[in-house]
Amino acid sequence: MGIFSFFSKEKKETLDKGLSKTKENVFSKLTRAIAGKSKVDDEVLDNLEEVLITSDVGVDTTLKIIERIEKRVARDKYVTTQELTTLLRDEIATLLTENNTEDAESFTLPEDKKPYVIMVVGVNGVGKTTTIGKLAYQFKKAGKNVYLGAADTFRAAAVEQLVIWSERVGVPIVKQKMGSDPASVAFDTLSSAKANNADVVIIDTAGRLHNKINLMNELTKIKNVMKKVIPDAPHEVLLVLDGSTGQNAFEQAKQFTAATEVNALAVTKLDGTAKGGVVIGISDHFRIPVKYIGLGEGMEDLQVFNKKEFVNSLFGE
Ligand SMILES: Nc1nc2c(ncn2[C@@H]2O[C@H](COP(=O)(O)OP(=O)(O)OP(=O)(O)O)[C@@H](O)[C@H]2O)c(=O)[nH]1
Ligand SMILES: [Mg+2]
Repeated sequence: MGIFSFFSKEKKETLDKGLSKTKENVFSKLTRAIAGKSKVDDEVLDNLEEVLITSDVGVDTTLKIIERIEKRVARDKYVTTQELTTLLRDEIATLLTENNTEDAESFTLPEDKKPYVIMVVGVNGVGKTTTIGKLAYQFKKAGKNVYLGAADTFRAAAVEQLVIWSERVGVPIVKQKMGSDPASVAFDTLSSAKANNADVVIIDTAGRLHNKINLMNELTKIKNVMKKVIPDAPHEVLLVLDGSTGQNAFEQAKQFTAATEVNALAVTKLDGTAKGGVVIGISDHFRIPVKYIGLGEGMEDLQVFNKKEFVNSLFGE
């Protein structure tokens, strides 16, 4: 238990620190929403609705939360405004656990898929390459044989950036020169990884292409080429979203998931933003699990998303 609780304590501290701006924002609004009120009534509920919407939780999810709070207030008759934070924490946590997506336990890989292939997608600048570096670090730390593939060949700096991460973490990278075919890089990476008995392969992709159709076509092409080496690859298509853009991140998730198959989400840059409430909306709305959250630029600043921990950190004392 010793080691485990030590790590979870560190994790909690990073999470609390990362979410501090969002928390400050939510709490200052909540304080105003209940000012001069002792009881949760219709006016407080109206104010609360506004607090949640302006905290980037999103309209649909906010309405669901308000409905739940209303029911609780109707049932419990008299709910003081002091109890509101606890009520919010419980109701949001329950709402999120009802969406049928399971939280991952830690940075683990399914044992029956080797190598497990993760393709990382998302528009430019959201944090794809950084998230790959952090993931590689975690898997390496867990004793896994990790391979990186630099299939963002659109800019020279993109390949270099991933090379720096591969050196920092100490894992091999497969690359070609700038402008080469990304699908060909993916093919080479999977071939090397397979030949070297890798446990996990992480493929970087470009977020910026001439237009959206080109980008989607390219992602499809990369996927199809992967299947020539490993028929059920990619096992994970991880969509990276920049949490600091609030509702834009939500919109991007909508557009991307409509255009291409995505089965995991990562929300980055939650540190230094007050818009962290967007994770609640994303987690509630999409049937695709939020798997990772980014809480800084360092190697250790990626966490496996846990709904309860997240909500506790945001609404805890
Ligand atoms: N504060 C903070 N910064 C982050 C986080 N994740 C990424 N960044 C920063 O965001 C910037 C963009 O990150 P990249 O990883 O290069 O993003 P990308 O999606 O690969 O970008 P393109 O390759 O241009 O499409 C970098 O300066 C990162 O250090 C995070 O969780 N927190
Ligand atoms: Mg990149």
